[in-house]
Amino acid sequence: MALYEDLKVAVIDMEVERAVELTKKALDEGKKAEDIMNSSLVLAMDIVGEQYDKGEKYVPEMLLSAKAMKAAMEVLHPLLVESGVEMRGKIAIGTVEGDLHDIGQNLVSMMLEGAGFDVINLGAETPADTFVQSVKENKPDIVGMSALLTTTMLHMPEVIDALKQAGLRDQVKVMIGGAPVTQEYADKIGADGYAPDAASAVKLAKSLC
Ligand code: B1M
Repeated sequence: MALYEDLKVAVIDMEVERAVELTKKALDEGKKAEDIMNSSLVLAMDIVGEQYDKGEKYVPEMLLSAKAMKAAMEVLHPLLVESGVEMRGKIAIGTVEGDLHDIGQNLVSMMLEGAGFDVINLGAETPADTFVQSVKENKPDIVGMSALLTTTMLHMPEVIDALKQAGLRDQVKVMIGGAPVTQEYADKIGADGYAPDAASAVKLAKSLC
């Protein structure tokens, strides 16, 4: 289908306006929002993730592709919600308390959305209570935490403890990431997984659901 291919290429090529235009065109032609998402946008972001893994694309380019995908998803989102499309899983994700670095976290969120996850983005400087509240209200499959500072990554175990104290730890998987975070740290604090970048965050989230 040429239109799906064009839309896929627009996202890979970081063409935000063209991605929106082609998404609207596909809807005008009677295509289903779910088909547009699965046959074009998700495939595009899979390719972008692979290109990043191979070192063919860098963070700024991945952000722009993610922006194009997000803009197209904004057109589709109300229709997907309306049609009750089964998402791949739900994740509540935020940057931990005291940390306002949200670029990487937003990139991970967008990539997850592109991969078909229902993403609740709690934003930057998210206190442990907010993570707990979101688990109670939204019942996500996964809680995702990001930290960019060696000082703020210390809030990650606090969130895990708060989930335990609220009796919610068994109901969710916990994944973490961010520049100072490592697999060793994830193991130490009892997280279920660590991902070093957005592409592997998607792979990890798929494996945790
Ligand atoms: Co700040 N900052 N910053 N900063 N900043 C760093 C992180 C720093 C390394 C710079 C340096 O000194 N070389 C340093 C941290 C040192 C440390 O603790 N080890 C630092 C510092 C010290 C600070 C301040 C304290 C500076 C000051 O005020 N004295 C201050 C702290 C404020 C606070 O948070 N309370 C501060 C402020 C800021 C700005 C506001 C100016 C801005 C943030 C803007 C924003 O995010 N809205 C900023 C920026 C931009 C940076 C750098 C330059 C870039 C960070 C970034 O966006 N990277 C950074 C230096 C650097 O990294 N070169 C630096 C791009 C992003 C795509 O990568 O976030 O790593 P990243 O995300 C990756 C992976 O980590 C992973 O996937 C992402 C995509 O591949 N990932 C996950 C991230 N979250 C994940 C979650 C997952 C899985 C994977 O699962 C849930």
